Amino acid sequence: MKTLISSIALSTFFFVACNNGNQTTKMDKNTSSTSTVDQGTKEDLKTAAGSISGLLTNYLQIKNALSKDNDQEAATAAKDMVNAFGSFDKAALTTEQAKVYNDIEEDALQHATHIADNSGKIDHQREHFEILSKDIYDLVKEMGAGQKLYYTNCPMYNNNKGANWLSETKEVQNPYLGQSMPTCGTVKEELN
Ligand SMILES: [Cu+2]
Repeated sequence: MKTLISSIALSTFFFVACNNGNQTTKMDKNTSSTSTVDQGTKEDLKTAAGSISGLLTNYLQIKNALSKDNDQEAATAAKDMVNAFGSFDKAALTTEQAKVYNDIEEDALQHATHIADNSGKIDHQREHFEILSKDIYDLVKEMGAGQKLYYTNCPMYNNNKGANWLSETKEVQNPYLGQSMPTCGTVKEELN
C-alpha cells in the first residue's frame, strides 16, 4: 500500500514537473479549467430546467385542454401534474432554486389537485389554473424553462380583472375564455 501511494505521488510529481517546464501547456490548462467552471454553471441551469420539464409539460397540457374547453383532458393532465410533483427531484436545484420551489410546491399542488378533481366544472378549473399559472411562472423565472415560453395576458377574464398564463406558442390560444374568444390576449414577456 505504501509503495502504491509513493508511486502515485511520484508520477504526480513528474506530471506537475512536466507542466511547469512548459509554459504553453500550463496556460492551456488554466484556460480549460476556466471554461470547465463556465460549463458547470450552464449544466446546473440545464439540470434545473430539466427537473421542471415534466411539470411544465403537464401545465401546458392543462392549458391546451382549457383553451379547447376540454375539462376532462384538463383533469387528466392535472392528475399527471400531481404525480410529477410527487416524484420531483430537488437534487439538481441550487439553494435559491430550492427555496422558490418549496415556496410554490404546496400551493401549486393544491391547485393541480382541484383541476384534477373538477372535470365537469370548467369554470372552477379555470379559477385554479389562474393561480397555478402564477406559481409555474415563478418557477420558470428562477430555473429557466429549457424552451421558449410566452407569458400572455387576457384582459377580459373574471369581469375584466384579467389573468395571465404561460404558452409554448406566440399565437394566442386563450385558456380562460376558450372557444368563445380563443385569440383574446397579448404576449407580455418572452421566457427561455
Ligand atoms: Cu377547487
